[in-house]
Amino acid sequence: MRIDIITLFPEMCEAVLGESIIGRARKSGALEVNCHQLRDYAFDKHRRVDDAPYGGGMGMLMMAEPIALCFEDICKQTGTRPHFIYMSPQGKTLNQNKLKELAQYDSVCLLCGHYEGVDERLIEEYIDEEISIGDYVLTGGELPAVVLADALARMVPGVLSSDECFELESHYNGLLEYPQYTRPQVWHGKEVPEVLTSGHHKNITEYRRRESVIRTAKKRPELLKNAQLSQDEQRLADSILNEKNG
Ligand code: 4GN
Repeated sequence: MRIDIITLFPEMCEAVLGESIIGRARKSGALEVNCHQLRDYAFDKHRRVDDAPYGGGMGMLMMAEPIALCFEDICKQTGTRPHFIYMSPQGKTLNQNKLKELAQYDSVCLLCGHYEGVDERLIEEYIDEEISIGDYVLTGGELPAVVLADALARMVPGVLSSDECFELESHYNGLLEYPQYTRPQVWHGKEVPEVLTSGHHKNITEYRRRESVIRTAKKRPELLKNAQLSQDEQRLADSILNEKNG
């Protein structure tokens, strides 16, 4: 997969997406990320990319043309038209299902807004969808773009190693991850659950599944309606919900 980011702060995105698992994947070739300086597509001598809104009001808007020029340049480079996403608090909220959908594209382009936003005509003509990472406002679209790029990249085959891949199961079967423990076996007087040191793999799998159901019912009950539960698991979940709701 190729991810292009259009931003006034390419170093900010590069700093995050150059490290750790994403940095490794880019070096291995499993993933391509390009951060583009929008100002390089400004057309006046002051390299301006913003202007005042028609009709008055506070703040500045990003002009349509530099963004269009930058996107067209990316199209030329990739040889296709990437799926073009504007990071915006007005967008559809990102979740793992949306990521699964986006992971089908060979090429996505993320636009990071600043100031009071972007000329509406650019959005109408170029943007395929607006996505929000949650109901709050940030000073720029860079952090949301980096969040989306990271979450998307880890769905791409070859980005995670085979043991890192197991994590995919966690928020994926619609249930929360079960509790996990590492050494020492006793810490602050607390023992690791006995079944985990028993070596009995079938019991361990059953224990973990049950803990996932319990946790989800306790912490994020709204996720249960999209999870596939057996009759026994549904009864277990119901008993916890009834406990909570009195
Ligand atoms: C996206 C962008 C939050 C999100 C943003 C979000 C930059 N803040 N929830 N800030 O995904 C107005 C125009 C705010 C640019 C935008």
